[in-house]
Amino acid sequence: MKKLFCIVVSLLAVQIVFAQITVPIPATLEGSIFNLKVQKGTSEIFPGQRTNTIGYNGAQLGPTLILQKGETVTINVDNQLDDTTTVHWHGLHLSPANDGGPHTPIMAGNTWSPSFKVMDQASTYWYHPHLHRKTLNQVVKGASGFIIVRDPAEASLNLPRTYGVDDVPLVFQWKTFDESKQIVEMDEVDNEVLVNGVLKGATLNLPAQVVRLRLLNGSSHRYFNFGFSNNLEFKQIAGDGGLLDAPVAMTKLILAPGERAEVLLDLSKSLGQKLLLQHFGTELPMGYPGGMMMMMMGGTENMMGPLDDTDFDLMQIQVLAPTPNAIGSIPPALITNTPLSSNGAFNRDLTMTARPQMSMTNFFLNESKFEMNTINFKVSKGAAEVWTLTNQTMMAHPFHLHGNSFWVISVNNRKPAANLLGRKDVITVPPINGAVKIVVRYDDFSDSVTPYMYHCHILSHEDNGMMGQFLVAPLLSGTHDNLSKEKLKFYPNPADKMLVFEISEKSLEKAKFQVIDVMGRVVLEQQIQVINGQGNIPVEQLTPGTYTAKMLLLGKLYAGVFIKQ
Ligand SMILES: [Cu+2]
Repeated sequence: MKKLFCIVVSLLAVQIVFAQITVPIPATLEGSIFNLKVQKGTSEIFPGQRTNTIGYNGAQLGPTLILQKGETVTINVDNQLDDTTTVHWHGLHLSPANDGGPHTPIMAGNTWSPSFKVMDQASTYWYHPHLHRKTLNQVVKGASGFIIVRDPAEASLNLPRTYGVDDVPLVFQWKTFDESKQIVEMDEVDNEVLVNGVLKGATLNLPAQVVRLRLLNGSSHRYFNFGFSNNLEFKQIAGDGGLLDAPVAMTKLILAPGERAEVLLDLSKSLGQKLLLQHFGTELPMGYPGGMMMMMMGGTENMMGPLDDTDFDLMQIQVLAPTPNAIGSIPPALITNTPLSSNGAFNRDLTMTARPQMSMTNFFLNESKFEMNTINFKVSKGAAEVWTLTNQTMMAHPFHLHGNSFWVISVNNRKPAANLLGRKDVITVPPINGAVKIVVRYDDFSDSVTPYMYHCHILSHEDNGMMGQFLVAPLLSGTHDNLSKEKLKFYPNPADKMLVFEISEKSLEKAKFQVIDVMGRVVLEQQIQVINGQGNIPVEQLTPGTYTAKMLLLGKLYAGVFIKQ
């Protein structure tokens, strides 16, 4: 009896401890100059125990950066670690030099100060280290924070946006702790889950009205399959890089590592109630880390963690009184997205493989590993490309592209689910010959030195080389093997005053036209109106000689040679 009493008391004590923990909301930073100090510290994640962590402006995680579209910001990152780091602004549309990838290291004691114009749509982004072979180490120890971009289109909608009240950022992270409650720098066998840096099971107070949760899977390896108790319906309004056309109703939402979603939850009839945000690992598709993994035939790698293929509570929601001016309903429509056209796009294939084929740790992109000094390919600025991502491995891989959003054309040859139809920067490529087609176009930044990255966002895979890099080359200059070329036909040729060209494309469009002399210099560059497949180039000013002409129209490169008399 005494023993039973002790158990009851200790269970109560555990309940009280959990009930007292509320989900912390990160502080915010706003304005045009942001100061981030990345530093080591300790955090009390387990009661009475100190865990060594890394954070920005604190011991763990970091402040939420609130950015306004169209404004120019400077972010000073002061590295107070005794190690090199970088900070990648995950999802933001930036020049390669500002992107914070592995080529922009911040040495210990140094400050990096990228300055850029915010060009992104209102959505939820994040920042985290991206030093090659150190990304896992620094992210799992706690280095990451939210970025919220606001813009006029989002501001004109009747949506919850009072930070920390009816608009709450929530980062969910699988982690591995050792017996002394220290974070282990590996992610194959995660044994705990944190929500905004505290153990799962903590409480979030929300008002009885429509609320917005900004969900980020900030894990290094595993997926989440979110849902609420009683199968409560919720609506996704934004994906990685912007609002969707309309809210998408759902009861479950899978997020890959690095992926974000904004969801609305109508709590207006739930005053005084408690509900649960839960993870449904048993319902993850086969081969998605966190769910059931493939059985390794004769394999020696045990990749299952203690919480894999299980369901558990992530967070309690306590519904309190509504706030004044509460949002009472969910708008039926949001914005109008215009996906990139894939007409005339160059096709590029990226294939994910494992060696040996059943390996769950050793992955390749196009049969190669990331090399700091190897540029894998060049992309022409302004030219659309369709990338076909094929996964020949036994597990799902979340593909992440730097510097720009992309649009998903198909997943396993089918139209993507409605919640994937907005701007994306992370997309899951399903296992066992899964295929995803995306369309990308880099319109704004070119750089002949600093590349953009593409990689798997499972951080042990990334650190182990499941990554590549590409340069964005200026439109038309140099030679590009990656554009389909069509011959420009000229007449008269030789020409004296006016050169007329003819192409097969009959649409009415403006094209970018360049004339290059025998020395490779661009001697004429202008926008040309192409009408019914024809256009005029004034060549009177050119000195007599032989010239190459190049034209980019609807993502397709045209080239030809003419003689000026
Ligand atoms: Cu991977």
